Amino acid sequence: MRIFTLLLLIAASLTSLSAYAEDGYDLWLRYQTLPKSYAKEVNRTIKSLVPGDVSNPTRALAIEELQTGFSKMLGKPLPTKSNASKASLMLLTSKALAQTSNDVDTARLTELGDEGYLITQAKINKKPVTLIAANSEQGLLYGAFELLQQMQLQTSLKELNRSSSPKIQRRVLDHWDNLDGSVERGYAGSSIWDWWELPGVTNPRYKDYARANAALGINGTVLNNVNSKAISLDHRYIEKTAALADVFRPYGIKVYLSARFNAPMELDGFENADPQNPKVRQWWKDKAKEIYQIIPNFGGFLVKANSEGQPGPGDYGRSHAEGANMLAEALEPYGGIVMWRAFVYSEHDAEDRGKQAYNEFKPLDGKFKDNVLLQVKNGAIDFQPREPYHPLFGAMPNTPLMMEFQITKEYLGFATHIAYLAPLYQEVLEADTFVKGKGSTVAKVIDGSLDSHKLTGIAGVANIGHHRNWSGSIFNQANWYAYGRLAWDPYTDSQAIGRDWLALTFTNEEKFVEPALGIMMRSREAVVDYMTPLGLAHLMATGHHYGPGPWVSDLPRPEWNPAYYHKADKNGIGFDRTKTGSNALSQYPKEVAQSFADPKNMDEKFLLWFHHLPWDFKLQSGKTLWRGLIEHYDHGVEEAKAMQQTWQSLKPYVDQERFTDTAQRLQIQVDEAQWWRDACLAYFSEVSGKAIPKDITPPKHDLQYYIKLSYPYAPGN
Ligand code: GCV
Repeated sequence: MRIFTLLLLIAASLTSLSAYAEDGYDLWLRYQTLPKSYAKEVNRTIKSLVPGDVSNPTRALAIEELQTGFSKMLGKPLPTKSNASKASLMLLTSKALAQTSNDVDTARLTELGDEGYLITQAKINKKPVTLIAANSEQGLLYGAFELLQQMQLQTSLKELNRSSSPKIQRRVLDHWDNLDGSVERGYAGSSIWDWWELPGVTNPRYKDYARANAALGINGTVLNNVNSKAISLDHRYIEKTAALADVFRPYGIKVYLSARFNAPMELDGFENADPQNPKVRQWWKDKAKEIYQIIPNFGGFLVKANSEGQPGPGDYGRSHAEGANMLAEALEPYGGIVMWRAFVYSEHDAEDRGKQAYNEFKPLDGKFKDNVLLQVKNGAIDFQPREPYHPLFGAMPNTPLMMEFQITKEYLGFATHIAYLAPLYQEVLEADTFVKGKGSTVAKVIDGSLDSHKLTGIAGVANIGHHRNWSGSIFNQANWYAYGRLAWDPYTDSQAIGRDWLALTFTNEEKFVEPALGIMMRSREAVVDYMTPLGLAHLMATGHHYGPGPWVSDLPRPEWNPAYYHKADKNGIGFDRTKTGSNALSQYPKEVAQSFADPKNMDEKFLLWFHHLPWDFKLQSGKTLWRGLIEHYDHGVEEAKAMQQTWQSLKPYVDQERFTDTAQRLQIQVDEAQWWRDACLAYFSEVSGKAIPKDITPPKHDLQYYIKLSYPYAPGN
């Protein structure tokens, strides 16, 4: 009886252990026990570890991570050796490698730059070893993470022969985290930064955050919201930032701060923050000095200026370039940079909101200092489920442009809908600007190759919060992962990334991976279909952007109203951005503009983004626009249901906790897809005067029902 009780207790504790292990906390660093046959191969190939000089903190972390990985995957850490012996795992910088006799093709190493790595089977001092080589300790850390990733993916070590280096220099996460712990557009709970307890308390989670990012090659983090508070630059808060910087530094991650442009006024009572005021310029120089004294590798400032109520140089009649250059001048002596946002639009400008950033910034091309990156959102409006690429890409050859993607799903279903964003990112990165002939893709603009820029960058608005699983849902983790992979190499295929993520997060088993990848790859298009098909945009309810609100038309700023974007009435629907309308098309190079000019002969994904068309306009399918719109909405709902069904069939492959959590979210997604479809069709039917065809299921409720729904506590607002 006693033995039976004991067994029960052991079983219970094992169950709770595995439940703990599968709560999503470990992200892509789960290091699950390897299957026997693969473990055998690893054990044969790697029997010991030559750590090298661990007095370097980055090297020490690489070794620590390798030992954590090997212990978890193979049951024990690797014995350490001081020199190469048969079947060692060795980490060598190119300098150290040069001091050995070896058969390594060192030309490969020269191409790797400061952060790249090489993993290969090699002979070092005549001993066959598995080698991680790089030009820096940082490269070795990245190589160690890559080896561990490949082991988790069960790649044959004998065949592992890869070198890789990042194509973009600054690979940054932007946290829209406020100092009170709330997160703007955050759906994963409160901020992971505890500003109150910092710098005294550094939560161990900060280190895990750094590990997860370094594993992807992310090398920068902007800690605070672009809608910033000046107090972030106050000495007390710089000390708090320094404590985080200390944790992240050995992982190769720099901290940046969003800087409030009028900080000299708010912190030190200056009369103005005019960039032409010498005292203001000096204030920023002193501030930079103060920061670098305690954060020697501080990355620099991110600035949202003269946008959505933020102060900026325009308050004094100065240009964005004058504002950015003042900050750049202050950071320059220390190697810091300014990431100046191009997300500007004004309620005082009657111009199409989608044109304003281009109008403002294009004339400033070449006027920014060398340490300024212009940070441009992927599309000209605001992180919609689908937008054509921002016309600034390719239009400012003399200014380095960095991409800003949104990882948090402000407009794509928060944390409750599955929407794998890598296909969205890839669509934009692959978009051809034609500025230097065919193949002048957005990816080539931002990696600097098109215009030979030295400084390059990419930012992703983080979806990270205090939720145990970091991102609010398991599938949201995929978007953080995919962003990191694309930041490292913007030419990577979204399917390949999704496949890796699934294997790292759940299991390698093909019977799971293939259908689960199917869910991921169709998910973003499903969201487009049930929210904003055929090039529609910004139909979300006001403020929190949760759920449909196409009827909203009474807000004081015109461009805050969904009706501004769809322009639906009795005669038709869509935003005319051709010559007869705002002519936003003219902001694109002629090849691109031509491809969107003819509504009868263009990619219909962008149809209503560029054209206002009558309801009975004939689509390429031969159907009317009204019918086609309905069918897209219906298809979106069907896709959500299909995703749900596929997930149900995957139950045998997924642990209870993550299976149920995802299943519950998919139920919400199905219900909300239906809500979106019904509310939008009820509204468009009313404004167009078009009946819902007889063979189509009518919306469940009348329009007033949907209009009356209200969600005062929707998160992230
Ligand atoms: C941080 C949109 C979002 C805002 C966000 C802004 C921006 O308007 O709704 O929450 O503010 O973009 O990117 O600055």
